[in-house]
Amino acid sequence: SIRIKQVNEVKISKYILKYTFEDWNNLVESDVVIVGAGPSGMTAAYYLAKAGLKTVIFERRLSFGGGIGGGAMNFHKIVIETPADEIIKELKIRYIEPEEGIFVIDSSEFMAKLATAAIDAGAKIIHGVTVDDVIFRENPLRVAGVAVEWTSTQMSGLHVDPLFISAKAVVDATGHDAEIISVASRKVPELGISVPGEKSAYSEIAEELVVENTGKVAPGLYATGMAVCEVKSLPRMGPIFGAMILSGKKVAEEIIKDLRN
Ligand code: 48F
Repeated sequence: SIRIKQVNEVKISKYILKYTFEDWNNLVESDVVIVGAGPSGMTAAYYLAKAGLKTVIFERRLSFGGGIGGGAMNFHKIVIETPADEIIKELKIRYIEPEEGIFVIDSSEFMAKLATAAIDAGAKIIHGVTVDDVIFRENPLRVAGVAVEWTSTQMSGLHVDPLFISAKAVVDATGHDAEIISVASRKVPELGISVPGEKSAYSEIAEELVVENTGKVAPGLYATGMAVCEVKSLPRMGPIFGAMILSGKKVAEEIIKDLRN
């Protein structure tokens, strides 16, 4: 029979607490905080961590992938287009190419391999944490971090103060609602951000526009993925994901450049 090591409950608790707090004490001063573990956030995390930056993703849910898993009406295939295939090939995601420049992949493989790539590169993904505010500083005026709260605490409606995490760059990868940029535009009007909201679908032009408009929205605050549409009033594109991962890569490159200057 298999001999399994006997581990006491208290010992289990102690190890969980010891190493969780070790991580949090380290992450409390991060280089980059990414909000949201969807396609754009996980791609950004991969490239940022690969460049040696201390990168953490806070994800409200207990899963990876954001809108990937639900796909289009819950179907399990995802479409991407060239040149985003360079990223899926780099991450060894398998694909069908029904015509030149169009790639069809399994959503589960897409989610799993994006998460693995980010984690293997050194990024931390912390689940069950909601970001509900930013930290700002004057002279120079900038976003300097985020406020975090357990999602379960938020759901309970209890009055509990958050903890704060400092970062040299905060990335809004929260998808259609651009939650972090919205809160910053409302609570730090000095930043001069407006959030006009996304437009209806126009896939052919939306993909390029998202990537083009990806980047800094205020000092220390960046937009990637569908959050870009919300902030720049761009059309949505539905279940095609090339621009999401190209946007994640682009925001990473911009942050790497900004932090080196
Ligand atoms: O929505 P989501 O997948 O964002 P994305 O990377 O990709 C969009 C596509 O999935 C799809 C599309 C493509 O054509 O239109 O919608 O822009 O992932 C956003 C993630 O952020 C989490 C949320 O649970 C999801 O996993 N999230 C949202 N707000 C917060 C958050 C928050 N305040 N704190 C923590 N996580």
